[in-house]
Amino acid sequence: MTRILLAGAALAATALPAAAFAQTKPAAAQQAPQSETRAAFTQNVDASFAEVDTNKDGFVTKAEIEAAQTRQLQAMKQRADAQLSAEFQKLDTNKDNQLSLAEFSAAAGPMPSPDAATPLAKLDTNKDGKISRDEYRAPKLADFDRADANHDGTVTVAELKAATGGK
Ligand SMILES: [Ca+2]
Ligand SMILES: [Ca+2]
Ligand SMILES: [Ca+2]
Repeated sequence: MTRILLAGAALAATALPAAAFAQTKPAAAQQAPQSETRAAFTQNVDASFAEVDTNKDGFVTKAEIEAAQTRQLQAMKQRADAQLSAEFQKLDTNKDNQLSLAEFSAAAGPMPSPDAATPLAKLDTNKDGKISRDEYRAPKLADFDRADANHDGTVTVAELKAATGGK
């Protein structure tokens, strides 16, 4: 029973901050740090924007954010279900399926619902209900410029370390 609860808790923990724009971070964090030019950085920012802007009109709307979040949440739920399924097969040693996979899976809780309000509130600076590419770029480029201490358009590993407190 403890294991089921643990799996449920793990899902809840990963599902919580599921902002539509969180995608780019984990991949970048896994790579070895290297210096990055502002142009390359902007390209990455634009690529993650384009991923959410599915109709390619240059604006990310509430519906597009929710769709992106739903895609992410579904992927997360699928991963959790696969994990639970493996866990279930391990626990159900006599293979009588007494605790059905559905019941077991329900222990992970219902799928969390998307929440577009937070990214909108944070990024929609002109409050027109959608996020333009520039609105999306602004805070990220501001981060980049803060990190680029000598303002030469490249954030080196040393500058990045200094900006993130040496980690
Ligand atoms: Ca759009
Ligand atoms: Ca806007
Ligand atoms: Ca620099």
